[in-house]
Amino acid sequence: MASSTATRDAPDGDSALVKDLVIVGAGPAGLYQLYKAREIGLDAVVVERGGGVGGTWYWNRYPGLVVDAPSFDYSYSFSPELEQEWEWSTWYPSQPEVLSYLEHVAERFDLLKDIRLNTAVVGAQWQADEGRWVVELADGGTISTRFCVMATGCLSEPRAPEIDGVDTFAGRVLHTGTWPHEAVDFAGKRVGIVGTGSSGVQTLPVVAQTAASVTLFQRTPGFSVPARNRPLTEEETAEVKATYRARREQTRHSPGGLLFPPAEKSVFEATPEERQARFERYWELGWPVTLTYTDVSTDKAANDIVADFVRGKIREIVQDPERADLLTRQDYPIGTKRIILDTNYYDTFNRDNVDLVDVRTTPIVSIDADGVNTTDAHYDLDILIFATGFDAITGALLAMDIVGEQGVRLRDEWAAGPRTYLGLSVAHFPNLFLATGPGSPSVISNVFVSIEQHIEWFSDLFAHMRDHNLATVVATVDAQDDWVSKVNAVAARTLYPTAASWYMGANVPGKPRVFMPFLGGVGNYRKICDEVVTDGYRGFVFEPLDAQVPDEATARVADATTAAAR
Ligand code: N01
Repeated sequence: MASSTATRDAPDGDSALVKDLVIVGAGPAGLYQLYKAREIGLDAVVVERGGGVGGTWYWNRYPGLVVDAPSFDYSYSFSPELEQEWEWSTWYPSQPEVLSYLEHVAERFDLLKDIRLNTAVVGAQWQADEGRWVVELADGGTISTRFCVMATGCLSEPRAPEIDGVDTFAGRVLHTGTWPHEAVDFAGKRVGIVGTGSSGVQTLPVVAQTAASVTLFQRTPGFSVPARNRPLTEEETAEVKATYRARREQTRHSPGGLLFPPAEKSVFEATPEERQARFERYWELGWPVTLTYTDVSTDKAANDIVADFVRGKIREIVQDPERADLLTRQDYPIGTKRIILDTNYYDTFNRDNVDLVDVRTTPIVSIDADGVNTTDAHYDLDILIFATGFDAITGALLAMDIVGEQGVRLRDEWAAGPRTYLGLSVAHFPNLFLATGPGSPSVISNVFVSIEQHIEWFSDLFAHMRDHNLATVVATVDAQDDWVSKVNAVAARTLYPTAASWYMGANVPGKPRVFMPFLGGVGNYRKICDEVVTDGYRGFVFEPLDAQVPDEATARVADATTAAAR
């Protein structure tokens, strides 16, 4: 169906846009949702607050950023032509390459004409009498829409700690999650980095190459393993391209959306020599060592064995024993905070221009014009980088004021933690869908695999509603309660909830501590979502089109979708 942007008079006399589908966010999920919407004849628009497409890859541009999933798999599978024509240059893709890829996708499929850039969504209100959402924009505009897909990303709401005096700093303050578009020159500069998650760990080695000095303020050390990133050869690219369909099928039904070999036995079933050899092999290949044995994420004693292997590696690399000691003081099981992939992180502590400050023992108390003050010392700085992460998974959703049936606010519904049905829908919020939402595998998976699964599930539902003249769909409270119990029960069988991680909301003061992703694996999860459909969309309630007041807009949408169906 041709895209037919409609307008109608809003009560205040302004012209309001009327759509079948509003997609919030032009990252990987939003782009694919727009493509699928066109395929099924929905008139859709993407609203994106950034100045370009790419979502997290538009904003996160810090030096050294390399994705922790192989290029061949961290990509769309929906178009075999796209797969064949795009050339990845390295095993793990760098941020510029992922961003170029997403920009290429937007151009290749002519998506840009239906994307409104530099436009933030601030809220959405359900209009029960019309069976439509009114999406509110920061510029005061509104869009009336039948469906709304929140493709807002899990790591898109950056957060920096509130430290006294940060505004008085005379130098430059940067955040890895909102990095400038132009190159930042560190040559001869005294640089401070706060944070040792993926962003801080990947930034440090690059900055240290040119800066006069780098001071890394560490509160909790991460567990990082060498990425061993490398250029792809023509032969391996050709081989993957020749077998792409089978590879994709495998990732879809795998535990994490990636093709690491499955662990086959408990760490305690292996001899110490066998374990050591397996750990070494993973370390040398740049594979997550947590995937070596079946019980690493469920048994603390098994987990300790893997953690000690990594700590031993850190001690081998870092020459100064005091620094090595600080870098091995992890107080949580390995893997329960996301494993980091690095290039030369631990080696960088052997450089003379790098300092490591333990801000767990001597916290940062203030910032002044010259730099950072801890309880122990003052650090003169020219540039201060916050690598302090995100209000993850729920942050971008709750930054908007989303009001569903009978005035129910998402912020209130989720006051004690997010509650969803399958991570893709929320009771009391009809016709609204979450891409990689809390309660789905989301950040515990190769997010491209999870995104495609969600977007295809939504799109099949939209087509089903079109074909059956259905106006609204909403998850039941019972189905949602059951799903939340399942998500919690699966998490409780693992070590994940024992860490103060962003998976738990623990990095944001006041945020409820609930383990948010579904840990049952992407293959199992896909099966569950498919069974819900086979069972006639079990756990959802539909309302037919003719039960709605047939206002002009609804009638237009019904006409259009019926036409598209023909
Ligand atoms: O953020 P984080 P991130 N004083 O939350 C510290 C994905 N990602 O941006 O642990 C001192 O992991 C905080 O300390 P603590 C990836 O999934 C992927 O690095 O709270 N320190 C922690 O060390 C990743 O997991 C890629 O004690 C403070 C750090 O800041 C996720 O994004 C690349 C502090 C935050 O670490 C988030 O990673 C980048 C304070 N007041 C990101 N406040 C790739 O795919 C916070 N910290 C490669």
